[in-house]
Amino acid sequence: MAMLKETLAKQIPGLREEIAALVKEHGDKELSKVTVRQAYGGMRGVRGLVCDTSSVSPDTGLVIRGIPCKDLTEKLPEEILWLLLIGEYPDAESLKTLQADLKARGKVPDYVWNVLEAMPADSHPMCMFDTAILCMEKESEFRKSYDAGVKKTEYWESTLEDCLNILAKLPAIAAGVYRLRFNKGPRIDSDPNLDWGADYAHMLGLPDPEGTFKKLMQLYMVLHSDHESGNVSAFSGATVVSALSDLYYGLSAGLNGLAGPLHGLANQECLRWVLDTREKFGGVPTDEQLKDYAWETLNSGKVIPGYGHAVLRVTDPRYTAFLAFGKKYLADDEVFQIVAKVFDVVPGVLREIKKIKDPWPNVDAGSGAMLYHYGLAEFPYYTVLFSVSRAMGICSQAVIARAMGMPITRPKSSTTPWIKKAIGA
Ligand code: CMX
Repeated sequence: MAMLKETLAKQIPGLREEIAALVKEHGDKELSKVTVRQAYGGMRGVRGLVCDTSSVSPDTGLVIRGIPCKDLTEKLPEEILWLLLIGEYPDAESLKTLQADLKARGKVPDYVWNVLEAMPADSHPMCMFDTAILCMEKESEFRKSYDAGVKKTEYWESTLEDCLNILAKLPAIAAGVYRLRFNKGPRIDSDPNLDWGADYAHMLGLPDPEGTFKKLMQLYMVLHSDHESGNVSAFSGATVVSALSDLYYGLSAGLNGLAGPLHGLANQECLRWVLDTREKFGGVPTDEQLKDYAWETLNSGKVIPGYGHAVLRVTDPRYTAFLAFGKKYLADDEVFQIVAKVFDVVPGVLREIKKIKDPWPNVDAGSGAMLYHYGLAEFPYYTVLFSVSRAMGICSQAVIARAMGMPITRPKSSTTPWIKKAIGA
């Protein structure tokens, strides 16, 4: 841990100077204009946020600290966490230290289990997961140090403590939610010899004779880790953190947004659509059958889940990575075969609908089929997996924001009469 904190500590003064100079010399220059359509359209494309951990461009997709998604797929989640925070990969020794540090922080307080066990048996797993994070708020090192009057320039240090304390516990909490909510038997203890992603797979308790489910979890955790800061979960989390609420508040707030069907929940909706297809056609459909079913879905006023994106205008490289995993490890699986076929057929259908800006698959189009293959068939749980991973991005962004001394978020809203007057409508 010392190494992560020390490395960050060395970088922060330079980062602050760079930003102060940028704002001093160029503070009044324009980055973006806002049109009426954007104001009524979820602020698409408005450049009003800063995020240095990752970026997402329409034609490239996810790039973490300058490294494109396709080059991240062989890495461990802990390496990605270091990359998000520091801007480069850790060396072998630093990685080991970080992994040992996360293990040391991994014990989940007993009261968390008491809270989860007291929740109604039909609670949504996302609600259970977010509640578990929120109920640990009293552990916040940031809040303790803030109450003790620590200087603003040191806020990032206790935020980093919160970040690591939370991330270390999430796999056990998420696996515990799975086993409790879906009656899978007692919780499984963490394996001290496994890395963060593989240990999560182990604690879920699904059969994994070849160890490929562990590989899938490592990949899954890498691919969902961050997606710049304008998406609902990152933006909500960052907004809450900007009020100097601690990360327990900020992360749970962000993940509540991930629970929405247009965001993280699409993953489960997508698999459902694929399984419906299989049931309807008694196996892998023909291209023509799939095309008809896609039109049937669209004509009934529903979206094709897993397709389209607010920013991307190409196939999501995260989808491409899952497709490659599927081709390598589960080529014979019927559900995976349908996923691959949907990719051949659905973009052509969506392209016929003018208003759809992106007809290509996003990350959710393929991941559910992989989970299903390994026996993780409880759809409402899928967003929890996404959350464990995305927590790395939300928490890293919060540490960097505190290091930069970012102020409270407060964009200006307008009334419709004001907008009409301003544009002379
Ligand atoms: N199927 C049907 N219609 C779609 C569509 C799809 N896959 N994707 C977009 N559209 C529709 C939108 O609903 C919108 O219709 P209305 O104007 O009638 O409301 C229109 O096309 C324009 O949308 P857009 O500008 O192309 O896309 P948005 O930025 O508004 O929305 C997204 C992006 C992801 C919410 C949308 O593509 C969608 O609903 N996709 C399916 C759900 C999904 O896969 N979500 C996962 C997102 C991944 C993530 O959160 O990271």
